[in-house]
Amino acid sequence: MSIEMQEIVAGLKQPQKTISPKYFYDERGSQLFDKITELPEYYLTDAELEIMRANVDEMAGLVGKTASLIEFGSGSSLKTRILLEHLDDLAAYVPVDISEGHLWSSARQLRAEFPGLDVLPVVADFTRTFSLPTPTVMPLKNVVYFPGSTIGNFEHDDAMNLLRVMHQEAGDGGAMLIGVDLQKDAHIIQHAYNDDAGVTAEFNLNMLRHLNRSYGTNFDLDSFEHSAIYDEDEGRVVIELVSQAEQTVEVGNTEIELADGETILTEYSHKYTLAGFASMAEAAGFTVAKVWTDKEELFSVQYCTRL
Ligand code: SAH
Ligand code: AVI
Repeated sequence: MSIEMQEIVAGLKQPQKTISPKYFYDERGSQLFDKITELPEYYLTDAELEIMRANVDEMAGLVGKTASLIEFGSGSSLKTRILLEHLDDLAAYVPVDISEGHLWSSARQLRAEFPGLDVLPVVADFTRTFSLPTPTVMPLKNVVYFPGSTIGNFEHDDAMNLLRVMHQEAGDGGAMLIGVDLQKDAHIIQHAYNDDAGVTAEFNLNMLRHLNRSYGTNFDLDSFEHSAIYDEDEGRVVIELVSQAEQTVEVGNTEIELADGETILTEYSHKYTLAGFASMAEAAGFTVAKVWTDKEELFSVQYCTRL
């Protein structure tokens, strides 16, 4: 059994059935995520773009000359383009993503848009060990870029592990530029994950389509419904698929029984306070050197240097 299959079976055997959010991202999942970023309810992208546009000169100054920009979970590199337009002497841009086809097409497009840029895509699951390519031009420093508040999709211990990996990848004199979503009015958050057009529901259900196609499971998509509830006490959205009937699903040689109303947890989306995130960054060996927010203080982008 592949590592992925073992992971999927293990998650579905837990008392709270769970599938990692990384399984959202097949080609269709990546396209659905791009559609989410255009939804009026999904404030995160607009707020982060506003921050990037308003502060890109200062950010580019901090990144400095001849850096290697390493992006974790690059997707369509939407926000990155703003940085790339202001960083004309990067040693390399290294987008890392699990969604292979989507990464290749984004890289192809970037090479066309930025002809002088050394684009070195890496298909990898960044929660596992992976290696980064060596750029032709020797970088003066590494800056790890992690936009979109993807850090929020990890529970505390996993988020800490990832921050430590980024600390290591940044290396001596390196830094991390990270997008971090902030705690705010619960209704705003609740709507962002329950859009009127139902795109987030489609994104959530697509995980089952991905598993059926890539791992031979037999989930019946019509027997599950999307649920996303903001838990204000925990500061996180709990995103689940709710079984609409008592049913059995075949996952490899394992039969998984679901009760009517039972949930599969597919994602958390944590929302932070500035102080809460700073203490995590510090515990991973970073100092938060600069924080930018949008006018409404919905979202933050933070430049963290190594202690
Ligand atoms: N950074 C982009 C995309 C965010 S969506 C933005 O801000 O708009 C999250 C991205 O992370 C997706 O492209 C997904 O494929 C990638 N991703 C999620 N889990 C991953 C993992 N474990 N390893 C590598 N990439 C992952
Ligand atoms: C990628 N990640 C930061 C998104 C989020 O907001 O947590 C994924 C997402 N899930 C539902 N909508 C968007």
